[in-house]
Parts: sequence; C-alpha cells; structure tokens
Amino acid sequence: MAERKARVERDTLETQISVEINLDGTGKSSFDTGVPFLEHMMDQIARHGLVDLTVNCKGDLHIDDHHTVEDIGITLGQAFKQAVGDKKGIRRYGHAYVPLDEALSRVVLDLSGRPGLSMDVPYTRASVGGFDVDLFEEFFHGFVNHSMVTLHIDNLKGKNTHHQIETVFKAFGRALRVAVEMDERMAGVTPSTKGAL
Ligand SMILES: [Mn+2]
Repeated sequence: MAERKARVERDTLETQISVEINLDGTGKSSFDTGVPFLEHMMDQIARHGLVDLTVNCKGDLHIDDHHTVEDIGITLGQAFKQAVGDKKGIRRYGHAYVPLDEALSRVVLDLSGRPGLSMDVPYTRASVGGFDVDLFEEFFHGFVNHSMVTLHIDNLKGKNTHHQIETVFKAFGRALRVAVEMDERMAGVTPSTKGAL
C-alpha cells in the first residue's frame, strides 16, 4: 500500500501553519500553536485516530484564537485529503460513541467528497481555560470544507464543558480511524456505486 502521508503549509497574513499527517501512524503528536486547549484536543485525534500528527502555527493570537483555530482546521483538512488519496479499498464511513464520566458524544462521518457539517454541542459554559469553545465549530467547518468530508457531531449528554468537547474529539479520532481503514474485501475498489468519491 502506498504511504498515506502528507505535509501541507499554509501562509496568510493572519496565520503561518504547517501540518504533517500519517494516517497509518501510532498516535504520536507534536504541537506548537500557542493554544494549549486546542493542542489537548488535537492530541485526542492523534491518539484515538492512530494518526501521527504534527501541527505548527504562528497566528495572530494578540487578536484572539479565532484565525489560528479556523486555519488549523483548514490546513488539517487539506493534509487529510491529500493523505487519504484515491480512497480505493477504504471503509469510507466511520462512527464512534465515546463517553467520559457523565458526558457522551457521537460522531458519524463519510469520506463522501462533499463537505458538510452538522454539529450540535450544547456547551454548559462558553469557555474552558480561557478558550472560547464555540471556536471548535470553526475548526470543524475548516476541516470539512477542505477534506470534503461529511461530518455529524452530537454531544448527547454532558455537564462538564471540558468533558463535552473531549468526547467529541475522541469520537472524531475513532470515527476517522474506522473510515480510513483498509477493508480487505474492498481491495482496489472505490466504495461508491458512482465509482468515484
Ligand atoms: Mn482533558
């Protein structure tokens, strides 16, 4: 099987970002973004998705975290799309439920070739550790628009905001892992009746 890796750099006046991803990794990660709570969440993607992930960003954090979070989502989406390649032989769909104490989230995704996000997370607080949690919707919008993934995120239960969003990221990692897995019964076949994704 061809290596499923990518490295993408994205420079704008607001952010300078590099993302490296290996879909067939072991969950190693390295982050230097200036936004520790986002790094804690991306660590869940790496660990639970079994992808190796390096993300470096110099962003305009003197304004706020918005551009950094959104643009990392975009760049991660570009890198993911490049790494996943022609999608031949993959499972295509993935889903996961993940609990953390009182919190429970479900993530369902389709490497459909069409961007789409439905995200319903009724946060119990607006921020965690100074981080505005509504920015995670910008992160996932950036991701789907550039990875061409259909993504449904639902936090089903939760009282603690940290737990709510952490279960989302763990479930996202788990669902990605399933979707990009090779299905030996589908070897060399594009998993679509259209013949293309
Ligand atoms: Mn945590």
